[in-house]
Amino acid sequence: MMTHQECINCRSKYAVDEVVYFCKKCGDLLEIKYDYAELVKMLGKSDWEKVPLSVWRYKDFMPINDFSKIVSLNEGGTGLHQCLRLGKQLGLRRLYVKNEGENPTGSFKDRGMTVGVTKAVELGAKSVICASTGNTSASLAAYAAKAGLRCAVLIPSGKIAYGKLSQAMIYGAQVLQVRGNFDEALDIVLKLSEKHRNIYLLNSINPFRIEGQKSLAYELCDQLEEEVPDRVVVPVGNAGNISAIWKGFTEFRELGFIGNLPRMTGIQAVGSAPIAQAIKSGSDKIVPVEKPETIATAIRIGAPVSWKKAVNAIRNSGGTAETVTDEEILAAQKLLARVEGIFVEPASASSIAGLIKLVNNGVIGKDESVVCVTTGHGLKDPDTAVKMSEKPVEVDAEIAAIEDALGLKRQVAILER
Ligand code: AN7
Repeated sequence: MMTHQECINCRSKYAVDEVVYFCKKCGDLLEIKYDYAELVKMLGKSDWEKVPLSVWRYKDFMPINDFSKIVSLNEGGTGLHQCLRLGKQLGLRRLYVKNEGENPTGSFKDRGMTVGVTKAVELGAKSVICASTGNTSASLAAYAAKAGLRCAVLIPSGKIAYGKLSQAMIYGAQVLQVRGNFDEALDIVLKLSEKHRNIYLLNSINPFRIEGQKSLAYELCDQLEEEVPDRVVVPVGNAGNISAIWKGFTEFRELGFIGNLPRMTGIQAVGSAPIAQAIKSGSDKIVPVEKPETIATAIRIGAPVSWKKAVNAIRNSGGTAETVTDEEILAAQKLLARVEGIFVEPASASSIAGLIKLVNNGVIGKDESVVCVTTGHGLKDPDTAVKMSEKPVEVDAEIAAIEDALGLKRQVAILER
C-alpha cells in the first residue's frame, strides 16, 4: 500500500499522483513510501508467492493503482548463477552473478521501465522522455512502443554502444544525439520536463521507476531462499540502481522476510568516480567530474543524480565503493565470459573487476557470500568484445588445413573393416 512521495532530506510529502521529480522545498530526491502494516495484510490475501519469479510477482509491493494497465515485456526473473570456477580462482566459496542482461531489452532498466511506463499510462501521459548513455533509451523506447506512447531519447555525442543505439532506433523513438556528455543531456531533459508538463520524465530521478528496480533485491532473497548474501556488488553510474536494490532489501527486512542486510558495494570506473571518491574521503558531498571518461560508456557519468541515495545505501549497509581501470574492466569481462559462460557489457564487468580488486586487497573476506550484479548484456557492445578478442583465423575448406589451424596431430585414418 503506497501512501505518498517523500523528500529524502526535508521529509516534505507529495501525493502519489502528483508529477514531481524534485522536492519543491529543498530540491532533494523523492522516494515512494508505503504503509507496511497494510501491505502485510494485503500480502496475506494475495497469492503472490505462487507467481513465477518476475517484477510483477511483487505487484503488491509496487506503486500502481490499476493493475489492468500493466505494460510488460516479461521482465525480471533473471538467472542467479553460482560461479564455481570464478569463485575457485578468487578463493570464494559462495559467489553468484545476478545476470540482468537476461531482461527483455538486455539490461536491468526494464525492471524500472515496466513500472515507470505503467505509471505514465496511469497518469494519462502521451509522451515520455529520457537522457541516456544507451540502455535507458533502449528500454524506454521498447516500453513506450508497447504502450503506444510517443518517446524521445537524448544520447550523448560520440561514444554510445551500437547495440543500444540500434534498439532505440528500431523501437521507433525520436533519437537526438546531443552535442555534449550525458550529464548535459540529463540537465536538458530535467528542464524540458519541468517546462512541458505533458512530457513524462523516466530517468532514475523518477521515484516510480526506482520502485521497479527494487525487485532485484526481492528476487535475490527468494532465489537464495532468504539466505541474504553478505555482500552485493553493483556497477554505479547515475546511482539509481544501487539505491533501488538497497530499498528492496530494507523493505523485505521491514516486512520480516529477512533478518540481515547485505553490504552494498558500488563500483565506478576510475575516470567517472565521484561517488567512490566521496566514500573514500568520508565526504558528505560529491565533487562532479567535469569530463567523465571510461571504455564502459554506460557508466560514463560525472554528476550522478541519485548520489545521495547511493552514499546513504553504502554507508548505512556498512558497504564500500571502489574504482576500477578500463584495463581491469576488460580483463574481468573476458574472464567472466571464459570461465563462466556469461557475456556482459563492459559497465557490467566493472562489478567483477571491483570484486577481484576488493578480494585481493582483503576488503572482501573469502568466507563472504557475494552476489555481483551484471547489469547489461554483452551484445549491447559487440565492437568492444571483437576488439579485445583473438581474430578468427582464415583457413582453406580442407580437413588438413583445419587440423593444422587447431593444432591437431595428423592421424592415419582407421580403415573401415
Ligand atoms: C549496463 O542508460 O545511465 O547507477 O542512461 O547501462 O543506476 O545509473 C545506464 C546505466 C550500470 C549504471 N550498468 O546504473 C543510461 C544509464 C549498465 C548501465 C549502469 C548503467 P545506475
